[in-house]
Amino acid sequence: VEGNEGASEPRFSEWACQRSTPLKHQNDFLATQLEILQKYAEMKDENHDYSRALAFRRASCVVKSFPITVTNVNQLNGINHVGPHSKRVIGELLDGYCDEINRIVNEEWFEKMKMFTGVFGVGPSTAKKWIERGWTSIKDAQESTDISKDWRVQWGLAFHDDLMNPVKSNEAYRFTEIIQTEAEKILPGIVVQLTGGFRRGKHQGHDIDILFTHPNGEETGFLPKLLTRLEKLNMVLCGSHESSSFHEKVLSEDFKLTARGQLDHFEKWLGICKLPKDLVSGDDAQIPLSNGLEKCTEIKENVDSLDDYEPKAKKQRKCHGDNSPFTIATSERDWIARRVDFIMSPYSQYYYALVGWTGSKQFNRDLRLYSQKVLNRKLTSHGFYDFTTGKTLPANSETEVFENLNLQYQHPKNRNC
Ligand code: TTP
Ligand code: MN
Ligand code: MN
Ligand code: MN
Repeated sequence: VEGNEGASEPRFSEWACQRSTPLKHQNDFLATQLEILQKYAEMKDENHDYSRALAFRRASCVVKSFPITVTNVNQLNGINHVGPHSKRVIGELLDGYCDEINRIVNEEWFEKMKMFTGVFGVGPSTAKKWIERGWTSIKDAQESTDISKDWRVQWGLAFHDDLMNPVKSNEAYRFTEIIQTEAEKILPGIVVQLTGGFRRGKHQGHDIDILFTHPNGEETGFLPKLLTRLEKLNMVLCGSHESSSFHEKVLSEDFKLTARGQLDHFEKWLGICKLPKDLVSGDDAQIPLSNGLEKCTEIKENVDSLDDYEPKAKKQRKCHGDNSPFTIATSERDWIARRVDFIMSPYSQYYYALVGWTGSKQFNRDLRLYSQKVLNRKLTSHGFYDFTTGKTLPANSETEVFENLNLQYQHPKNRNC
């Protein structure tokens, strides 16, 4: 780590969080192929170990941020995270044929696993059960009467056609604007930030991730009010609200740095919203990437009475999936179903939450591992904990998060590991 700084030509860091990983890079083919191996290893993994999967992902991250187009595998000599297996695969790919990948992409099992795990709420173990039942299509699952009672799976199947269609960036931006307008009416001063892949400059994604905070700490009760308002606007299909499970211990707890991403303890709502179709059409307009509070809002007039936002029935608030899912042909409705995540962060944790929810998952994994291995500190979406002092370092901007980590700032668009 030392010796890198100030050098005119920094050597290629072993840490992805010390490298710039843009969306568009010179080794797209190799990265895509290595991620097939990652995905396959994730699905095959019986003991939820994921170390094999992660090894392929790290190799993919190397080529994504490599300064030149890899044309000869020897260019990767001495580079960390490109192990013998990845190296052999890259060599074969560069020669034009990799038998291992060829066999995987032609495996029916892999096709079905990808298809079934594409359903909201379905992970590798459920997908395997479905394959064991002899199901070969989404339709088989949709038509079965003997299916998981999980609301996500039920609604995920009912609206799979919509949900498998990627969310475009313009949709995500416009939806965020609607949320911002409604949020300000409920709680003036609320900060509304689109995060996830769209903040990293991706043009499409599988959902819309919106992070909230309030500088004066007035956020208690906001999310349920927002959901009541969105229901009134007929924009909610189903979802579930989770209260914050944060306690001081989670700052120092030993979270696992697994392939499945890290869970945090924020209050959140995960669900499916109904986005007006006219929001969905139109050009792929890019809005400038916001860095956080600059979009912080002027106070707008409260047009509806606050009573409108009071939860009506507790049951409704907790889980909209209590109602059975229904289907309506897409041609018979003026909305499209979209996966949405709302996350509420206390202001004191906001910039750590912002880094965490901006991702990528792999960037976070690397940041947290770096923090643990190099700094002997615990980084989570809630803070940055020093084991020796037992204290957390505050951050008042995203830049300060990187400063605290003694890292050069990486723009969100360069966190696409
Ligand atoms: P995702 O929405 O799963 O991923 P993404 O937005 O990067 O990609 P996609 O376009 O497919 O939606 O998660 C957003 C970020 O939030 C991700 O980088 C990791 C982080 N995250 C958490 O910190 N905690 C969680 O519980 C989850 C689900 C995600
Ligand atoms: Mn191997
Ligand atoms: Mn996302
Ligand atoms: Mn998400």
